[in-house]
Amino acid sequence: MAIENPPKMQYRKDYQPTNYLIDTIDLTITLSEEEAQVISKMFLRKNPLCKEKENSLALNGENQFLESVKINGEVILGDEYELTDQYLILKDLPEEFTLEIESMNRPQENRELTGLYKTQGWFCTQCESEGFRRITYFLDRPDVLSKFTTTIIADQKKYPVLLSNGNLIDSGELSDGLHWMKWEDPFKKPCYLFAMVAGDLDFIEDNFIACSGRDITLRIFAEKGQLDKCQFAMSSLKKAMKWDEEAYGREYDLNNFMIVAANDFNYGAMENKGLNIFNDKYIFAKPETATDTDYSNIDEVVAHEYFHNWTGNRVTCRDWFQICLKEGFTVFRDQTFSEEIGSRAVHRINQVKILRTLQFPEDASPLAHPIYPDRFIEINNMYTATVYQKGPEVIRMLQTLLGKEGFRKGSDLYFEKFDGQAVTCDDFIAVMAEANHIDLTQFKLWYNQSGTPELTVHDDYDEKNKTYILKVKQFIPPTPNQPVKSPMVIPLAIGLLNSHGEEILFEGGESTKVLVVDQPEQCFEFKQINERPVPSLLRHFSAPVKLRFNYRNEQLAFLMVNDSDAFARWEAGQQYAVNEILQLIHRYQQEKPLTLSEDFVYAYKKGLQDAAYDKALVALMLELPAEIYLAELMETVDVDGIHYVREFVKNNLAKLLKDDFLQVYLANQLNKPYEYNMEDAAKRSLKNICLSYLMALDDPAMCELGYQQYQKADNMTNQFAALVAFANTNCSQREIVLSDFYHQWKENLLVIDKWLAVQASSILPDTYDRVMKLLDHPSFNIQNPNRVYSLLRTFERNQAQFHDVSGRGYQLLADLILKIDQFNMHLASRLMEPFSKWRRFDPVRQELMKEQLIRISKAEKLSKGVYELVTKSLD
Ligand code: B3K
Ligand code: ZN
Repeated sequence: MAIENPPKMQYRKDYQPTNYLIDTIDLTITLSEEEAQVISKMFLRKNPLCKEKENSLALNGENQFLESVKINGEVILGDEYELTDQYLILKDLPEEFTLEIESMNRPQENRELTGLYKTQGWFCTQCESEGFRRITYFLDRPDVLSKFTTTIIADQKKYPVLLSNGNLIDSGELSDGLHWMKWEDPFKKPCYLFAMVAGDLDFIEDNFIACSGRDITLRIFAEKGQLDKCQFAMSSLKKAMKWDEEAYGREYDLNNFMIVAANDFNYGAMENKGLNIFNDKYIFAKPETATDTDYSNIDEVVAHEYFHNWTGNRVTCRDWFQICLKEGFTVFRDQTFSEEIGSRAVHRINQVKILRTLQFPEDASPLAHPIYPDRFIEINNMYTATVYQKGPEVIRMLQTLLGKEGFRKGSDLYFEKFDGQAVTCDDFIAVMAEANHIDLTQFKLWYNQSGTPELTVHDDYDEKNKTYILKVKQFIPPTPNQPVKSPMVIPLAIGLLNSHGEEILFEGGESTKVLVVDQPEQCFEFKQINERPVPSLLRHFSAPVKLRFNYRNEQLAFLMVNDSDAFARWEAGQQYAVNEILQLIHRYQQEKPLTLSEDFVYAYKKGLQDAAYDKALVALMLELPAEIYLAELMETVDVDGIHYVREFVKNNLAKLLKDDFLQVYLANQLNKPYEYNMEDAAKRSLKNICLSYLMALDDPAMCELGYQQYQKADNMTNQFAALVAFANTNCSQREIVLSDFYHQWKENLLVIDKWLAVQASSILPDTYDRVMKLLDHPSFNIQNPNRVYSLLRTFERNQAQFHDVSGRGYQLLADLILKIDQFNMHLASRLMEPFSKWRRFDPVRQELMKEQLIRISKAEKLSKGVYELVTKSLD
């Protein structure tokens, strides 16, 4: 390993409170074209929780130049403190004192996009997790809560808008064209929630009357010329504010709420107190530039960040091992919100698709970790699919087990007890148990055990006693540092259907029952069942598990049509497709001829006929399982077999059901102006999946159909759907459409992201060459996270093309990771995703991926983040 002092592992068990607390911090930040001058005046006092006698203090500080340190107004000299590249260490301190530090940093040179940086000529910040230490010397950890006052000084012409957390309390002008604004945040907060912005930005304004009657001013800031795309996000915010009052009794606490949209941003968005900073892709939308999916994502992300005001900000984390305390709960809240304002089933299905394609593979990899991690090297690597996708599943199970009312009792107590404090996941579980008088010791295993549990179910019917039996076994596979597991509490929601397709009701008249599985093996008996039923298992995906039940295909077809649980209907369809595809892959591997079973085709045909009612669901049912999901189901991933067979199935369905697809396509045209609403979006999704089948036929008439759609589209949903279809066919119009799209949208970088992604996700064999070319295209910028994710993350998730047996995809990705790691660890680390799964592939690919991992590990300069991922992957 080229790193001389390997970065150290940090452990949850080593938590110690700080020696000192910082009650207040008064910041004055002067911005110029070369640098940011920071003066920080703090009041510190000995932490009553600290048992250590020693009165020393190690403040975090990175990438800044220290200019002076004063204690109680007295300058202290260089030999009285210790300065390293990570800490400023002060010794022999009084019990309480004021500390004044002057330092300087260079936002213009900050390409890591954490701390204070410049984007498109204006200043913004990103402090979570450890960015504040790049702005000033501080105790940069979430259990130090301080009251912040922030004065920003900058050129009035260039930076008329100066923002920070809380309320604007004063402002003024200075000589030399400078002006200043002073902000005060009345709520104590950890420094990761600090934010400031300075720039020539425009804003839209609205207001929200809170349940208590308070009038809250809402503003969304964006670069000039972008305001026409901010209105939908404003409406999302208002929906979220109302929902949180109703669903959780949470009212917003400041008099204003601000959102700023930024073009260069490492993540989706950030919940800074009263001043959320967003990746602009989760704010900007208008029909011509945003798809239905974009609109839905905006609702979700705006709500997510807003919900953090209570789950994350008012009640925050004691340390970064508690990240799921705020992320798991907040994602669960935004998921519930989306399910309630939109289609419950569609949102649930999309959540499960992400869980299965991103989190399940992670949980089976060397990077597997519990949602409540007990160790890490680099905290930024902990913002994982496990925390963000499995975390909310665990909270959902808790709600299922406690019931909605019980869960709300628990959350009320949580807010009441811990408001203004930095707490732990253990605290959260403890109040849920307390409010419901229940023992959650076994449930807590979901927090501490990693790995995806497997539930194997068998059934039996006792004709004589009219008793139906379900036998359930659970198994949790070994994962790193956790060779042996204990059985968990798994809520298994089920229904039983009779031969007429009707629900058999349980006592109490309910059609769904939640079985609590908490033993390694268990039997559940159902009496007075007059005929052998078809079980509907894991309704609404009641637990994040892999469920195995030996369904016969005709039972799956039966459930696809009759199950009253929409999620289960979709799941039956997926399972049917999985069975069909896996069986064909087996034949493919034996070089036997492939044919699609008639029953399977018939089930799809029937599904298309059902398109008369639940259109969004039918659209989802028509989508074949993703290649990455199919890979997840195989012992050794057969990259080429999966791809060949999935395409074979798609093309054959298209051929055999061409008339049906065409009829549904034509029947679902909306001859009216675009509107984002559930009903219209459902029609568009159904029509567009039909188009993708029809265009798979390589039939000139169908290509013409797509071309007409492309040309006539007055909205991005339809235009993009046609573009995707063209990117994946050899139709003669392919190049025309790709080039036309670029020329139409070259000024709009968020739309150009779609153009990059569509080429990187193409199934055609020229994909690698296109990606190579696009890396040099003027619209690509390796320093912009959105461009990098659109091109490279999309490419690395394009299983068949990325994992080309030549190994060229691996080489390209490793080259780029090494390049990006030189300036942005966050971005580089996120691109490492496919490499950690190398052991799942065939020996040739394993060797090729391992070679690149070793190459990365030997790089001269490696960030802590990439170092951790490469080391764990090779372990
Ligand atoms: N809390 C931020 C994520 C910050 C990531 C820092 N490494 C966004 C969110 O989850 O709301
Ligand atoms: Zn979050």
